[in-house]
Amino acid sequence: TQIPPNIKREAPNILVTGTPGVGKSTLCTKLAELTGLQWLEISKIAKDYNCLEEYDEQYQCPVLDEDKLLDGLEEVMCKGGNIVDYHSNEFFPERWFDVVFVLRADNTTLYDRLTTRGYTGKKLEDNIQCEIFQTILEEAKSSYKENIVHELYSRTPEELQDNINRICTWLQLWFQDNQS
Ligand code: DAT
Repeated sequence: TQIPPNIKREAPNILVTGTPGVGKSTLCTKLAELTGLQWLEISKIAKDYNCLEEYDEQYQCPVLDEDKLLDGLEEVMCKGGNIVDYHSNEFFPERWFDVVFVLRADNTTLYDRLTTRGYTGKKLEDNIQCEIFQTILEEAKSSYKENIVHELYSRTPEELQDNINRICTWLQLWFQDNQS
């Protein structure tokens, strides 16, 4: 089917998701440098747009005003050319993304990274469990077409480089396939 021109994006939107500490910002920083795509760090943008509401004591993090955040991002997402970085993914409109990468790490690696970050107690345990049960991967698979969801391990610098190469290759193909 023909896609109306106003829906066609000039460049793709990429979603990078995964448990906190799996390496999203590390990957996205490098990708943005290499590709010129815009890195949208959702937790930071939520703060800047005043989309954070009262503090959730149980999960030790602020509650996100999702509707306000989505409204604020709609225009930039329609243009395309964004790398969206967030630990959750189901509340974004499915139509925003051309591809979804779910970053993964093993428990010990993630444990070390999160303790270094200062996570302790329930917050630490919840995040480790989240990774063990592949919660974010399952969330992505049930929110987006399975053939656009890719799982990428990011435990070592070598894996980071492999992932960057893979995403850059994907991007080149997208531009080849979507030349106007
Ligand atoms: P996130 O944005 O998913 O919370 P991050 O990018 O801040 O994660 O990474 C957490 C820590 O792990 C940080 O100190 C950098 C390190 N790291 C990330 N990816 C890595 C990789 N592939 N190899 C080694 N260290 C990595």
